[in-house]
Amino acid sequence: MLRKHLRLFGVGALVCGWMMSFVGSKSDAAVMTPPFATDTFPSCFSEYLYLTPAYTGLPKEVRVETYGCDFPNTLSTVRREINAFSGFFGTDTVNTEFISMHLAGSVVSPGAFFGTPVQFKVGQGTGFRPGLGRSPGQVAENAGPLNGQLDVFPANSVFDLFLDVWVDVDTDGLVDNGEVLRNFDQSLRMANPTLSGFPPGQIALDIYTSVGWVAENDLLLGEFGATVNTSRINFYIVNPDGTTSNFIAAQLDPTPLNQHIVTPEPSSMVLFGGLMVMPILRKFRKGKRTLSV
Ligand SMILES: [Ca+2]
Ligand SMILES: [Ca+2]
Repeated sequence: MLRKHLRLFGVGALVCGWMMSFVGSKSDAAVMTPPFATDTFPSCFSEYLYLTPAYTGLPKEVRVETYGCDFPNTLSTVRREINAFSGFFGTDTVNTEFISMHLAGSVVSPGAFFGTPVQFKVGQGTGFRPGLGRSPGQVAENAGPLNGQLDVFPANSVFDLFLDVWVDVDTDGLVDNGEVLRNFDQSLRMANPTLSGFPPGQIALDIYTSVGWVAENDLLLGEFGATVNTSRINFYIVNPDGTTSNFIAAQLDPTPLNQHIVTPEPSSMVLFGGLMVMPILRKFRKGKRTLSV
């Protein structure tokens, strides 16, 4: 009875969400000045999500650990300014931006959702749905004289990430309605105070850890001076046209465990087969299937 109620609630929330959908505004924060350099690197991402009862049809939220590494034949691509300016710390600083990242993996924590395929995408307009926001960042020297070059390492690095998380609920390899989740208005701030060099991961393992979130409309989004909050980040189901459904499918606790690890060598991830039951999603499946990945 409870489950039935939650299912009905979920559908109601979704319909309501569609009616109230909007397109997020784009921030002008951390606008980059040419010339640019581009770095590519392999990486893996460990992310802890709390799936909401409305999404799973279960009575309580479920915490899952997801883990993914580079989608076959892809590497993450980051653009950075070549000329440094005196930034928030008064040291040589450059603006950066994730151009693209595509990681594939699965739920790795035990339980009903173990093995469910999960993929991540980062980079403006490169998501599983249209309209994925820009993910800017900065790198600043921890010490060193101002010389207009970011050339003293280890350096301090942050990124504010807008993510598409595709949970392939029915493991059919198709991006079905209801399966793509996005943090529309709370970017995930990842920080690495000991970046080893450009490109990252070549001299040493570079580990970015979640430290909180920055509001999408923070004028300092992507910059060291932004306001960093530590409450949970909402991930909404994305409508096929890229607008938010206002249906919160999952939350991410940005404080403790989420890690993005840049590795010296490309690494791969064994995909687990598996199936889980998410009753509410069956209702979406009659809708359009968009792209196969
Ligand atoms: Ca310098
Ligand atoms: Ca699917």
